[in-house]
Amino acid sequence: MTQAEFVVVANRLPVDRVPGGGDDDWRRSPGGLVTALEPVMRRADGAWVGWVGQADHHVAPFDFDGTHLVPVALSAEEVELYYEGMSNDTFWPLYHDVISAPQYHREWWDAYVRVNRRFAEAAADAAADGATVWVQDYQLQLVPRLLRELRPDLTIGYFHHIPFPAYGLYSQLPWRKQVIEGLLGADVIGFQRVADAGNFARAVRRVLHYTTKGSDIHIPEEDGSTRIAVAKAFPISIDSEAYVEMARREDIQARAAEIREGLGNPRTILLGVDRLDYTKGIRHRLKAFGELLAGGEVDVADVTLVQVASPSRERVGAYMQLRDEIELTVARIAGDYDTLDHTAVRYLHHSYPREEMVALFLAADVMLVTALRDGMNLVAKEYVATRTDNRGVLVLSEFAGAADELSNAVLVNPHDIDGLKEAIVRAIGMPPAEQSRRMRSLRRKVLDNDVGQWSKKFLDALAQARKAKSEEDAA
Ligand code: GDG
Repeated sequence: MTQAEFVVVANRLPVDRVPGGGDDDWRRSPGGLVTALEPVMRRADGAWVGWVGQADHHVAPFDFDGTHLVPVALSAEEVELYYEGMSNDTFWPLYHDVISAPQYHREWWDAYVRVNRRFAEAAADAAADGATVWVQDYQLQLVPRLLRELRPDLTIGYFHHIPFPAYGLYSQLPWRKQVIEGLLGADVIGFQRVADAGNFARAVRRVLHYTTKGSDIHIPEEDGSTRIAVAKAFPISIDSEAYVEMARREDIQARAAEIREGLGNPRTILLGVDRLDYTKGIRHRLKAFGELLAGGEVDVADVTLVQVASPSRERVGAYMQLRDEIELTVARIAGDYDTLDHTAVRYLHHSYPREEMVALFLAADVMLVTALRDGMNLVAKEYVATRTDNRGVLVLSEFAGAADELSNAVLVNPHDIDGLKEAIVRAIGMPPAEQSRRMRSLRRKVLDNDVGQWSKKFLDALAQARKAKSEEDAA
């Protein structure tokens, strides 16, 4: 097998099977990470190790659009234990401040270790001598260390897309030591926010008693030497230019007008776009909106809330329950406030093509991002990028990583329902001059710091780690 100088390891491969297509029919999956890494993959003749997304599918490595893809197979049982269980029902809720109670099952953990080892072995096989490997996200926290053990010649990076919690919560994890050791196998460990990197450093000090200094973590090696790993923030972003281009397309602008028309041309359209996930604060948003209708601060003849909740993790119990709760609330609001001519809330449990999402962003006067906890939240950045006329208001939770950069949004604490109601009313009534002043500043942030910058900064940090390592080896 040919070996690559640059290898990405992620839970999923960057392709999806074409529905109804043959076994060899693949298409590129939508998503920022894939777009961000595409140029790097091409330049470096890179390889990507990941799962194909279907249980019990054994697919041989293949080339797609200039990238060598290395599929990792998972059995149906492993999908249940490693992915739906340990990843999505233990790490996900624990790392999002236990909004839903994390489940701790030893069987899930065993499967997680086994699957992480399989990914590490696949990456070790795919990487050329002295190559750079970039591991992605919380499903693969043990891979950095396992990979370093197999291949000490590699330079290893890891990026954590979700929050890293405060130690008081992290310490619940029965396998807290193994996970920290797993992550410390990397030379550079990237987080969304400075606070996440700080929480991680504290966990390292508390669990392993290692010394940390700024972003440097001093790791004592068996031979008595000290290795330095860097843990710091690299806030992720979007392909901003691609969103600007879509927002300028006439067909998409026409579609936005059609969407407004279809909703009866209300004076104000509020929009929420989220995976249907308990971290996103959809219930809090609906509660605030329902109360505004009940109190008469908002009239159904003037304001409509469009809520896209794309289907997600539908086999995990907490998600089934959340869906029931949201749908009950939506039906109550609609029943209480809809008229024959006006809809209070248009709820859409679907996924849409990217163009349609952009048309929705263009149609919306106010974007509501009320996450209770969110690594970054790309939707906030996407909305901002599409507002080429500098109009529109972003209401943004301070608990989303995006709030660190987008401080000119209307920031809210979604737990404070009165505060959230005030923010919505303020956004609806915001004078155009203020909208424009805020939006200009938000857009500058998103256009200057796009996903290309993000991957460049991370890879530069890795290159520096690699240089330090080769100097040390030479000394
Ligand atoms: C994780 C972290 C972090 C949603 N519905 C549709 C659709 N989307 C797109 C959005 C956006 C993406 O999915 C969601 O990104 P988020 O950042 O909002 O959230 P997570 O999925 O939870 O992602 C998060 C991210 O990783 C990156 O590091 O920001 O904090 O949780 O791009 O537009 N896209 C289309 N149809 C839909 O129906 N086409």
